[in-house]
Amino acid sequence: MMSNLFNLSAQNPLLPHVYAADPSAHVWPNDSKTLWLYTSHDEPGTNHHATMNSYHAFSTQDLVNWVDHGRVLAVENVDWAISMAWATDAAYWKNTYYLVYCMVEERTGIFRTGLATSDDPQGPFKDIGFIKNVAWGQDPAIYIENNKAYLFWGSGGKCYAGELTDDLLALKNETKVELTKQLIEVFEGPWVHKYNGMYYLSYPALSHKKWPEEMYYAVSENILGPYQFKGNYLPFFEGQSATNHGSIVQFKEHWISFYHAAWLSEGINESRNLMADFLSYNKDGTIKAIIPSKEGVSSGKKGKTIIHLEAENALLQGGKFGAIAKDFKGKGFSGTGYVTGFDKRRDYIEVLVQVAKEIKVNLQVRLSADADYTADILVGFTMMADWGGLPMKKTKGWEIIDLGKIVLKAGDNKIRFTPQQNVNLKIDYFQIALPD
Ligand code: FUB
Repeated sequence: MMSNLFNLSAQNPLLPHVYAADPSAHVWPNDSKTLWLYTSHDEPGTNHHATMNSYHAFSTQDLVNWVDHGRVLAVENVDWAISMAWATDAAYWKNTYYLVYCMVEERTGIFRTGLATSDDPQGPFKDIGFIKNVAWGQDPAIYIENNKAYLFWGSGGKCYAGELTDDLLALKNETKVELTKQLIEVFEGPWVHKYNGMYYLSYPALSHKKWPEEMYYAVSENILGPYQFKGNYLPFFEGQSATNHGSIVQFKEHWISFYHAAWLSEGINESRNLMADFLSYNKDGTIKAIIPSKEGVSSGKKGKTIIHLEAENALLQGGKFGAIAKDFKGKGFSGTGYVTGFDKRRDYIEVLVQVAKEIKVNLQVRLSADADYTADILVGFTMMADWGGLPMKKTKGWEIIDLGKIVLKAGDNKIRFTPQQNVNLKIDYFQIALPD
């Protein structure tokens, strides 16, 4: 059934076009105007954590309009991993952006804490291996302060932390601490933020060992503890999933709690959506418990969400280059380049678009072409404009072209753009504006 999903963007569920969970929020030190979210991704229809296989990045500058930058890393891009792309986090360290994540290692079946890097906050990220000296590295979070990087991780009722080496690829064994006993009923998913000089360690807890998870926190004067338990800042709420997991971040004048729920799937535990609510503190530094709201962090404003896919990143983001290549010699492109070299009849570019439910959207492309031509645009198994192809015009430099309405199905959608004639064509990005 065609769905409008939830009608408004930027409310709760936040970003209702995609099933995503375990949000880690960051405002990078070199750009205080942008808030980034790095999340895991639930595969529509599978309803199982074991099928999770990729991560997404999202950004906003105003908490109302959002960009989905698409898939930023998947199990297939990680040589040592076999499955289960569970919770993720990100870090900015020595002028490089890192994605830190957990996946099951093929050789041992052990959950490892992987690291991938990118020059850009939106990725895509390239795996550089897993962090040594971390035994079962599920649910990692990195906290950086004073030129030191700390790793927190936890699963199955345990939580650990320690300092990382300068290349982030190993835990300094002598700094490792187990925090489990300090964190009442901790289950997994630690996250650290700092408020008023104190470290706050928040985590999904199992109250009386019973599901669903609720979000607790503890505070300390020292990053590695000891932590003093403070309470439950996100108690059970209607429509939550069995798990909860999230982050707390300051963006402009706001403190925000990001977490997940099962509102979009109407209660399916393993088809989760993002959520966001403002968070505030009492005078004594304790956190005021959050009651999940429909309005979220949108302050009642109506925003737009777009899916923005840089063509040059398609290969790393689940798409394909059909005998074309990345280039960056021209001017005026966005991202780190564009694709070109459509000099044979069936050369193409393919991008991957992931959505939670079937939806009708408008597809746009930014390109430059030095002659008129026709293009085949294949969306899944459906050819736009039928078999005659779509007439395309010569452009005056870069232009954003409306390609028309397409129907995306729940899950993975491959969109393939194939010019039928040999034309000097450069493609900068594809963009989909989600309906209001
Ligand atoms: O998203 C998969 C797993 O569920 C995460 O790693 C846990 O924190 C829980 O949210």
